[in-house]
Amino acid sequence: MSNDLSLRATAGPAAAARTCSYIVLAASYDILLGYTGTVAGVLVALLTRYNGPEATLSFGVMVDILLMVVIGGMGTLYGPALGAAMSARAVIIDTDPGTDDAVALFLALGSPELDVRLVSVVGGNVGLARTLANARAIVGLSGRRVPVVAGAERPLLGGFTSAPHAHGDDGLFGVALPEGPPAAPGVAADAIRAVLRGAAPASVTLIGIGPATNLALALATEPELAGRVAEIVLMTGAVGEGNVTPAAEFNAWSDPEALAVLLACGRPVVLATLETTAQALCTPARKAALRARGGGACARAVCDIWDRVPVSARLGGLGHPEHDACAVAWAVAPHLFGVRKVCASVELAGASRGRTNIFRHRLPGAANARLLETLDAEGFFALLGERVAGLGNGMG
Ligand SMILES: [Ca+2]
Repeated sequence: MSNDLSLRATAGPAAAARTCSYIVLAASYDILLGYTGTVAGVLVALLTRYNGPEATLSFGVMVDILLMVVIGGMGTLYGPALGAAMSARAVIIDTDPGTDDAVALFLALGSPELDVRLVSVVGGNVGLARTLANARAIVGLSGRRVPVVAGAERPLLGGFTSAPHAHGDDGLFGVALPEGPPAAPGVAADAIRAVLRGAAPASVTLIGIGPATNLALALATEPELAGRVAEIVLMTGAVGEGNVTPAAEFNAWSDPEALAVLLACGRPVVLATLETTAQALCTPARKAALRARGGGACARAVCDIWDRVPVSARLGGLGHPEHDACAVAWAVAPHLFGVRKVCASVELAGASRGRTNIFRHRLPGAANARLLETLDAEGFFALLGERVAGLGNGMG
């Protein structure tokens, strides 16, 4: 997408606010310089008329100093906001909401570090009809105007299997959200390619928090668009034991061929595996902290979802893992993670279908991914609470 301000302004209130900041800043400079120039011109004329050239020279130095002080002060006031606006990371989020997808989407939509260009939806945790309705509701509740588009309802190969035990039949464990805005026309792979076509080289981050079908279809059907991708951040796979089969994690298991396409596309890949997300453990204390924090409709929705998600027996019953928000958190606050270069591939056949083979040591070849190996969990939940609490206020 170009840097045209009118296009950026359509991306939502945050983008519009940033655009307003540009305009206010530019107008402030124009007014300041114009006003100062007019006053200075009048005073120079008067000084030259009554006191001669030496007084004029001294006055000119004073005006220079004054301008430096004022413009320096404006830089201090506006600089951080301008810097954040200019560095907002363009992202496409591919998702299958999904309780943890909902939390991840709220984190993304509440974070000014991200410029969410598109939410594309895939069947996964539940069927596409529900994941699409949930994604529309989540985006609607956030108050952000981001297009939501439907994608694949089944993987590239094989059948579709959902995970209602982990998310409820409706994907959100019965937490009812107001119906969201209509889906954007078209299908996900086309919409993803359209965003990439309009983007500068290596400028768009793809965040995949469901089966990788949509992202793989987009890149497989127009491979040269991979050059527009800055990074592909995926919640997928496991270094060790899976959570669907002994070998495989759910997203990788749901569409391993699609994951293989992404791992081989030549762009930087970042992996949040089950070992990463186990560190993002939502405990009773962390749930209580968000509830006590208050906030708007989105914070209440997250609290309601958290109250219904069962604790993970796999993680000792101490809480449940916030899988998908880990991938978004990397895009928002990478300093929360410790990272290691790895060689990653995915098994496509047999009982180990969907298993990710992640070499962390003694790499068999050049690294093709980075593994989010450690997480500052306190920092993660502090970030999550701050961004979710600040989103969707006043919307019910
Ligand atoms: Ca998901």
